[in-house]
Amino acid sequence: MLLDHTLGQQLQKPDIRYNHMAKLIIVSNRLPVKLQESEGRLDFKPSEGGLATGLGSIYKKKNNLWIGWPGMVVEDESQQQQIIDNLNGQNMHPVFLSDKEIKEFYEGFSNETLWPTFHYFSQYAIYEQQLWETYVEVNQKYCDELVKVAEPDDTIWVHDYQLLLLPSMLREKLPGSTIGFFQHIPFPSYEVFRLLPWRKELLEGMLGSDLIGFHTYDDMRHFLSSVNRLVGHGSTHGWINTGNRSLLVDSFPMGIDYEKYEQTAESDEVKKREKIYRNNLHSKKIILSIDRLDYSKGIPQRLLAFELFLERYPEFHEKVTLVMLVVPSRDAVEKYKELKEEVDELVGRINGNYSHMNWNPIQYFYRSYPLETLSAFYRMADVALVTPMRDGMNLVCKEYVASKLDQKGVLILSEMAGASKELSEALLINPNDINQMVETLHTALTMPEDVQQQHMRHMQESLRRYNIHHWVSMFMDRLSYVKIKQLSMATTYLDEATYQELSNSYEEASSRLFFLEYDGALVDYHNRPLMAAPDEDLLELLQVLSSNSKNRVVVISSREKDNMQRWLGHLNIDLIAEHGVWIKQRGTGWQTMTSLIDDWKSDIRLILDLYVDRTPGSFIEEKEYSLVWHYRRVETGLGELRARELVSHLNFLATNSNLQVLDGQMAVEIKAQEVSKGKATSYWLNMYPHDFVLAIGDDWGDEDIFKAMPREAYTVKIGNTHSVAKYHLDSCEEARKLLSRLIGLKQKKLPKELL
Ligand code: GDG
Repeated sequence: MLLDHTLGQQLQKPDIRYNHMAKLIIVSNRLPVKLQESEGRLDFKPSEGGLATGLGSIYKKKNNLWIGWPGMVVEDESQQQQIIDNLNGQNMHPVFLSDKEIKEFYEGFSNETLWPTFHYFSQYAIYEQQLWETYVEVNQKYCDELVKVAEPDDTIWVHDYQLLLLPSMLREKLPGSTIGFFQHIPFPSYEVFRLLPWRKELLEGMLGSDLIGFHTYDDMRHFLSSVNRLVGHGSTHGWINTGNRSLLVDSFPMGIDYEKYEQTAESDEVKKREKIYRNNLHSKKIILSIDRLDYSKGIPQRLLAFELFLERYPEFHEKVTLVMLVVPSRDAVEKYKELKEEVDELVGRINGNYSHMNWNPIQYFYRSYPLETLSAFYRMADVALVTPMRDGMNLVCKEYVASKLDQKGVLILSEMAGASKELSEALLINPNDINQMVETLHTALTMPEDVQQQHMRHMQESLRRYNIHHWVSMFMDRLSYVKIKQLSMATTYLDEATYQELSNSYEEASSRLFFLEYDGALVDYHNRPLMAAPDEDLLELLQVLSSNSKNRVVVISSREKDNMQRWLGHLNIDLIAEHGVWIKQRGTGWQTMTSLIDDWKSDIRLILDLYVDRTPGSFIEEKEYSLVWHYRRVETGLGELRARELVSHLNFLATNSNLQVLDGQMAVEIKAQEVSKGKATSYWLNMYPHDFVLAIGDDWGDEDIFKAMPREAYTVKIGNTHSVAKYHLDSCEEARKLLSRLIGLKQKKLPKELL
């Protein structure tokens, strides 16, 4: 069926689900609870993670929902049903994963392909087709589970790198829904991201979202650059236009539940534990290190720096202790096993070399502790040593700051952690610079208390304000804003009902005018402009359309008249070339619309030559009344950069002349101001009677055509972006199908689903 647009269809079918109240659905790889089996009974243990706390107050409200894996492989169907019922009562819904899926999707593709790549450890990444296929299948599984419970107008918030494909899968099934995506880990630079064999698919998966959030501006910048280079969509102020949708990319630095950490640190239980630990340690100064076991956290590098510190500053022997808590993580993955051995060895070596009867330089714990113990560690630490090689944000350093009620303590923080962008009062280090780490440790351990308090106070003020609740509300507000903005930018899709109306008025009309833009509306853009010749189908379509004596067909282009003549001159249609400089009415020759002076060309050509010299791959096209600088074949990024420069250069020159600069599709064109497609089309509107007008265009240059149209005309833009056109279609194919259907023509090359 023509214009078989899923959204259009959904809106037409009487869908009782629309009567439900819209809800928020959070999706993450894991649920905020962990399923455990003890003595044959299933138990749910709540997770203490920052995300669970931050979103806890939201997902438990009304009919909101959290979807994810419950943390255990359950194959028995009756047990699964029991879990579903239990979780549904707590606003959660499980996605069950098999052993194979955990191995290939979670441990494999997520943690052995994406995690190392995104943390700049590409040398650890494995590229296996089988793992990728399971990743796609499991993302689809999450999508299928979601579709069972989601209504088309729900808001869905997808979390993290395990579910990069989910936004687009959801967009296909629930086109009208609001989809947010947040990535908790870094987004690497294009040079690293491009190494992934499935790079394009991953980006396209993410682009199904309405809003994509990262912790830092740098992550966002890297993502936009990859989208530009790999998918070809540019961006303006974080807005990406995919051709039929607009979405926003922004940075949302995640905060912690500040009050929770502050209050826990204040509790008697925590104070009691702190006293016991201090007495046991016999040490004047305590350095704290807390992480999950992960190579991105820089644990061996930190140990080496501490070893060098002990060597360089013997006066600190017996006076300083490094309390190192490493939380077991991903121990099924080979690289993590190796890392565990490396850390064990280093701790053994340092303690072996420096320990005394009553002093161990490192107190090492490979386990996890309850929050109260963690809080006691935070309280008693004089220095927190947080030195990841790469970290999306890092919450440990923020929790340390929030727990320092007396504001005494020093934070040493890696520049490579997202948190360093906010906590500029910390002592920032480069984790690869061991000497800097050693000297910074010394500075921290000898820092006067009033200076410590001054730094701590600033950091606390900022973390108190930008807490987890602030983060959630910023993201949700921005998501609603995007939705409103999209509505204001969008034109209405030309759905079946509109088509019927258009078709009726076509049938009733006795004289009809068609204004059809050639590139982008009748044929797709091509890297080499001269390769975009009309195919047989198009020639047949134009021929049949114009053979009806009531129809007058005008094909418009910015191309040269000779080019248009060669391709379409033999048809019984009218032509507008070079933005309206030349026109040709059927049965007659070419004539120019204006008596233009083109003495400006030689001066402008000198400037364009300069840009060609500086930009390999670019070239100049000289038309009768305009000059065009093309950059389609220039290295991505460089072309755009030079184009921005050229446009501002030319705009400056054009201010006092009668010239106009057009920033087009991979081309910058300069022409005399009086030339415009709008002026040319007005000529036909004035000359020929009409009771039906249809205009189809695609880029912003065609807005002049839409503006020139009478109010009752059908104006159609290809792509759903801001336009004065009344309607939009998604592609050239849809535009051609619209015309074919109008005249009852079946076209060979059009895909079946459009026929
Ligand atoms: C990812 C990104 C980003 C640690 N040990 C224990 C324990 N923890 C808690 C900490 C902290 C959390 O685990 C660790 O969070 P991080 O942010 O430091 O690191 P990742 O787990 O790698 O998290 C990271 C984060 O997502 C959020 O977006 O910041 O960059 O990699 O909250 O307190 N908690 C308890 N016992 C422990 O022994 N109870």
